[in-house]
Amino acid sequence: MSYIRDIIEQVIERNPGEPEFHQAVTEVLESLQVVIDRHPEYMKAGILERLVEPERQIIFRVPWVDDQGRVRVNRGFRVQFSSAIGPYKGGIRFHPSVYLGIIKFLGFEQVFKNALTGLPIGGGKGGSDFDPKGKSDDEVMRFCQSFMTELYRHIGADIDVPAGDIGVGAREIGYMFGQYKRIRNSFESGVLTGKGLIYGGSLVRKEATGYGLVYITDQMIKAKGKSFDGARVAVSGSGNVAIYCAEKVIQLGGKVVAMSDSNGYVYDPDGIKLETIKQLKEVERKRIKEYKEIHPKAEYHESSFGIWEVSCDIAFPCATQNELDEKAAKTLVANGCYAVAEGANMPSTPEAIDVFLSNNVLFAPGKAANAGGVATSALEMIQNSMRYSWSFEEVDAKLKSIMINIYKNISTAAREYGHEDNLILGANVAGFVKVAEAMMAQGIV
Ligand code: NDP
Ligand code: 2IT
Repeated sequence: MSYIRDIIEQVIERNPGEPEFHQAVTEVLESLQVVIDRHPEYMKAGILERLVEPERQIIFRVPWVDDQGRVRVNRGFRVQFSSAIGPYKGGIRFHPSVYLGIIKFLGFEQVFKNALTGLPIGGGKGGSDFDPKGKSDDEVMRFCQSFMTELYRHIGADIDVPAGDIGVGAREIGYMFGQYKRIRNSFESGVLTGKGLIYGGSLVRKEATGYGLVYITDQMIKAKGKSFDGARVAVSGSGNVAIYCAEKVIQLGGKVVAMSDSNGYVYDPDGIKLETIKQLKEVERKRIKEYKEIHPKAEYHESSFGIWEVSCDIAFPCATQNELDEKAAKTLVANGCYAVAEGANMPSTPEAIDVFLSNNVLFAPGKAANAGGVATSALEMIQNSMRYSWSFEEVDAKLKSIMINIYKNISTAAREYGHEDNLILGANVAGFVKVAEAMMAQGIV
C-alpha cells in the first residue's frame, strides 16, 4: 500500500487547497492496490503518477458587461485530463463555488466514468465561478459569448468536446455554440453536446443522466429481488439530473416523495407532481418553495440537505458534491433506506460511504451511475459525424443497454478483485484498467 499512499501524499502536497480533488483521487487510488498487485507493469510505466496529473489545465479571464453597464470579471477553466481513449469529454459548470480544485476533481472522475461507457471518449471538465442565478437572459448570453471567445481555441470535435453540468443547460450550450460557429465560420456540430434538437442535438440527451441512473439502479436492486414498484424515493436537487431521475422512477411505479434545491426541500406524501417541478424549474426558473403554494398538502423545509431525513426505500443524491454526509447516511439507514445511487458527482462523503457499506446498503457510485449523460453525449457525437439522427426509441434503447453493460462490467470487476457487492471497487477498477491499457499501448506520453 505504501506505493499508492506515497502517490496520494504527493497529490495532496502538489495540489494544495484542493480538498475535493484530494478526495476524488484518494477514493480511486485506494481501490487500486489489488490491480497494481496483479499488474506490476503499470507501476513500472508510471500509470498512476501520470493519471493524477492533468494533461493540460487552462485558466482564463472572462470579462462581460452586466445590464447596468458595469464591467464584471469571472474566471474560466478547462482541465483536459486524459486523452488516452478519445478526445477530452466532459461538462462545463457555472456556479459560484467553482475553482480549480472542483474542476480537477470532476475531470478526474470523468476519465474513469467515460471509460466505463465503452465509448471512445477521454476525460475533461470546465467551468466558471459565474453565478447564473438572478442574471437576465441577456447577461447569460453575453457571459457565454465571452467564455467561448477564449475557450474556442482549445476545443474541437476531435480535440475536446464540452457539454453541460450544474448551471449549464440547453440555453447556455446554445449561446456557446452560436459564438463558436461565428468565430470559426464553420458549422462543426460535434464540438459541443447537449445542443438543441433542431441544430444537432440528440433525442434523450436531456433525459439521459436521470434515466440512465434509474436503469442501472433497477439492475442493482433487481439482483436482490427488489423493484421500483411501490418504492418510496427521495431525489435531491431539482435540476436536469433530478427531474429525469424522478420521471423514470415514476414511470417504473415508484413514488418520489421529496425533492430539493439549494434553499430547501419539499415533501409530498402523495408523491411529487413532476409537472409542477418542471414548470417551476425548467420554464419559470423559480425556487422549489413555490411548490407548496400550488400543492398546499406538501411540506416545505428550509434546509437543502435536510431531505435525507425523509423516510425512503431508495435515495438518489442528484444535487452536488458532499451533500450527503455521515449523519445523513446514518439517518437514511435508520429509516430503512436499502439502496443509494449517485446522480451527482461525488455527492456522498467518504464517511457516508462507509456507513452504507457497513450496513449492506446497495450503493452505486456516481462514475458508473450517472454515466448515462456522457454516454448519450457520445451518441450525439456519433450522430453528428453521420449527419443523421436516431429516434427517441433508438437512443433510449442504446442508453439502456450501455447502463446494463456498465452494471455487468462493474459487478464482474467487483467480484474478480474483491467483493461482488462493492460496486465502488468494481467501478474504479473497471474504469482504470481500460485507461491503463490504452496508456500502456501509447508509450510514455
Ligand atoms: P442543474 O444545474 O440542472 O441542477 C442542479 C440542482 O442541484 C439544482 O436543483 C440546484 O439547486 C442543486 N444544487 C446545486 N448546487 C447545490 C449546492 N451547493 N447546494 C444545494 N443544492 C445545490 O445541474 P445538473 O442536474 O446537471 O447536475 C447535478 C449533479 O449531477 C452535479 O453533481 C453534476 O456534476 C452531475 N451530473 C450531471 C450530468 C448532466 O448531464 N447534466 C451528468 C452526470 C452528472 P439551485 O437551483 O437552488 O442551485
Ligand atoms: O458529469 C458529467 O458526466 C456531465 N456533466 C456530462 C458530460 C458530458 O460530456 O455529457
